[in-house]
Amino acid sequence: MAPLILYNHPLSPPCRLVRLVAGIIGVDLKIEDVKDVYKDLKTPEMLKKNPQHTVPILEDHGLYISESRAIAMYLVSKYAKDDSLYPKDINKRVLVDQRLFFDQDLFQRIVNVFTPVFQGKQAEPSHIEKANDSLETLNRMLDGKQWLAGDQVTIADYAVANSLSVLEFNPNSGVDPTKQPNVKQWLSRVESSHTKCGEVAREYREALKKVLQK
Ligand SMILES: N[C@@H](CCC(=O)N[C@@H](CS)C(=O)NCC(=O)O)C(=O)O
Repeated sequence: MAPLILYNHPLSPPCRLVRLVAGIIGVDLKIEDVKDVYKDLKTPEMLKKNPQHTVPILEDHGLYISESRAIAMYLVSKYAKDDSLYPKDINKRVLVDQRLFFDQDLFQRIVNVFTPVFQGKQAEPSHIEKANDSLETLNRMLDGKQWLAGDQVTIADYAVANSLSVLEFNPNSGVDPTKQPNVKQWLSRVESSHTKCGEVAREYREALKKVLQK
């Protein structure tokens, strides 16, 4: 069977989540890089694939899926060998879903403090405060827990850790996940949960460093 296609941008954290989850469960992706996400996704052809004009977009033999967390849910539900990363049991699954929705909001707060680095600017104090508030929430969620949802690693752990990962490129942002003790320990637990985490992180760091050096 032809591989699934991922419309991707190497610097996009949501795309990175999809590449990571696919790598962990052993799904081959044909990567189609989009050069300019603000232009190339707005052609009539691409808007048919995703009216929201965002990457990632997964193409699975005529089915188009956008939203990175929805793609991660789909990939695990359809292709993983077991359901440990996204449990079928509804009482377990809802805990993962809750954290994934939390992550959607967290990521937006992080974007608000991260993107000014590209413009050589400082983030707004109210944005810094909101991002730190989410980190405190995350720290409470992890109190006495190894993982964010249930007793094993799930796509919620990968999604949230992925959202936090961009902060390392703006060390002066005033938002530092490693200042939260539970978060710090959990981040290294997630990183060592699968070799793909290190691999995908390295690729991403290299791509982002190149852009920041420019
Ligand atoms: N919530 C979406 C966010 C996707 C997103 O914002 N992608 C950016 C790249 S990181 C994009 O394609 N932006 C182009 C645009 O908004 O027009 C997801 O998780 O997939």
